[in-house]
Parts: sequence; structure tokens; C-alpha cells
Amino acid sequence: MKALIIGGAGFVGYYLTEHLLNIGWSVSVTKLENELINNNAVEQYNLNILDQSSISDLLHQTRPDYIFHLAAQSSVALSWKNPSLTVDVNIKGSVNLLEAVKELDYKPRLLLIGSGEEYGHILPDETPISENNHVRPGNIYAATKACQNMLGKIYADAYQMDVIMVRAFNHIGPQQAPIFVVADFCKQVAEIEKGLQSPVINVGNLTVKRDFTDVRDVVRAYSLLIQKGISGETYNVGSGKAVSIEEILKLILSCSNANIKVEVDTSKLRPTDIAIIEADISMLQECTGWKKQISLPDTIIDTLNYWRNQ
Ligand code: A2R
Repeated sequence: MKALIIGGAGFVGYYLTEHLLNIGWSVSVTKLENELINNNAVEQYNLNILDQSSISDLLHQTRPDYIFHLAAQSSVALSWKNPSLTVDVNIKGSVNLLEAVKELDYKPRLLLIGSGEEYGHILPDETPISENNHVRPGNIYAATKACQNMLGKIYADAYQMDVIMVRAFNHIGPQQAPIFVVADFCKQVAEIEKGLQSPVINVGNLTVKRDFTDVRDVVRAYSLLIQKGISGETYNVGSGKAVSIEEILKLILSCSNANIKVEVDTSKLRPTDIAIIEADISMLQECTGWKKQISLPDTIIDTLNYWRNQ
């Protein structure tokens, strides 16, 4: 199988590349010109998805069976600061890709990666949240991903294209940027252990519950969905079980011998935190048989060890 990963230099791109190579696929990846991918086993191409003709040229050159669209402006915080860039990359970039695929003389399968953030303001009786729930995006990043999802469905229906959409919930693991909670806590603990930070860990709202999955399990779900998913459908990808940030913190602290005090940093509190976000993953499981393989404590120890080695 020939796979093309658009946006392969990011957090998920690294793990998806490794997984696809492991299952014996031939893999091409795109990256931005200033990004680096240290992997000689893949073909690498520079691509900015805002340039539609470059996407077409690349697709004609590589003729992939499967296309994973990971390229995005993926930060919620940056989406508030730079909404135009977020709209350009996440909506216009996706349309450019859909148009380029539409013009091909064959039909590759395309997986569009969206986000659990699209559901936004989830009501208490909507948990665990299923794919046919209302989407009420609460930030600009989420709105652009909801739009990408709608566009994917429109192209699948209007042009009989083979497009599958996912909504991914929180994914975690080694190498994730410390703007995300688990990486942030693990980095702080590792720095405290090395004496680089005073023995106080700064935290935000500990009571909220989120649905965390190891990124290595997430990319397995993506490769199963691109093979078995039904065109035009959306699938949640998550663990199906929400845990509180407090439980996560306790797990991380239990992996360290350091004596660490917990302090609330008000700058980490968000005004509109939703109490619980938990995915209904029955569609994913019925379609692919996917089950998570890596437990939360194992992910946490791997992530902590990653930061200890930095
Ligand atoms: O923003 P950068 O410099 O980190 O580059 C990101 C890249 N990217 C682009 N690629 C092509 N054309 C563009 N105009 C463009 N703008 C940004 O896409 C980065 O290398 C990659 C996305 O990777 P991450 O930001 O690390 O996201 P992650 O965690 O791998 O998530 C993959 C997908 C995204 O669609 C997320 O929104 C979704 O899963 O959760």
C-alpha cells in the first residue's frame, strides 16, 4: 500500500509514519520547508497546503492509495491570536487538498483529521458523546475543524469521493509539546528532579475530566479507519473513558521520588472549561475492532522518561 501523510513532521505524523512502515506500507510524507524529518525510510516532500497546484503536482507524482491529512494549525491558543492563519490552513488548506484529489483520474481514500473540540459545549446528558451529536464549537480552532468535517462530507456526497473523517480526542505521549497538560506536568516533574525548577508543580483546573489516548493507539485507529471506514462517515477516536486531570497528576507524581508541592497557577485556568469530555467510540470499534493497547500509566511513564532524557 502507498500512503501519503500530509503534515508528517508534527507530533502525530512521527508516530503514524513509524506505524505504517511497521505494517509494511510504503510511506511518503510532506513537511513545511523549514521542518526536519529524520527518517531515510520515507520519501519526503516540501509542501504548503495553501498552494493547491503544488498539492496536485505531488499527487500526480506519488499516486498514493491512502492520504492522511494531518497538516493543520493545531493550537487552540494560537487560533485566538491568529484566526486568519487558522482559517486559511485548516479550511482553505483542506479545500485545496479536496479539490486536488477531486481532479485525479483515480480515487484514493482520504482521512481528514478533526477534533473532539468540534463538539464544544457538551451538555451533561450528552456524555459519552457520539458522532451524531450537535457540534457547538467553543473556539476558532474547533470551528475550523467542524468546517473541515462538513466539507469532507460534502465532497464525499457531491463527487462520490472516498473521504472519511475522524474526531480525535486528547492524545498524549513522548515528544508532545508541553503546551498540552500531560506533557506539561511530566516536563515540570522531570525539571524538578534535575533541580531546574523549585519543587512546586503549577497546575490549572484539576477537576475537569478528559478522554486521553496514547498517540500510538491513535495512529493505529487512523490506519484501520482509512482501510475499513465508510466514505462520508465521521468516527470518534478516543479511549471511551474520561479521567480527571487530578488523577493524571496523581499518576505522574506517583512515578517520582521527589517531594513535590502542587500549586494552582491562575493563568492555566480557562474561563469556559467543560466538566467532562468523553468519547462514545462504538462506531470506531464496530467498524474496525480497534481496542487501546497502551494503558494510561504506561503512557505516563514513557512521557515522563522522555522528559527525563531531554
Ligand atoms: O505549524 P508547524 O510549523 O508545526 O507545522 C505543522 C504543519 N502545517 C502545515 N503543513 C502544510 N501546510 C501548511 N500551511 C501548514 N501549516 C502547518 O502541519 C505541523 O508540522 C503539522 C501538524 O502537526 P502538529 O501541529 O504537531 O499537530 P498533531 O498534534 O500532529 O495533530 C495532527 C492532526 C492535526 O490536524 C490536529 O489539528 C489534529 O490532528 O488533532
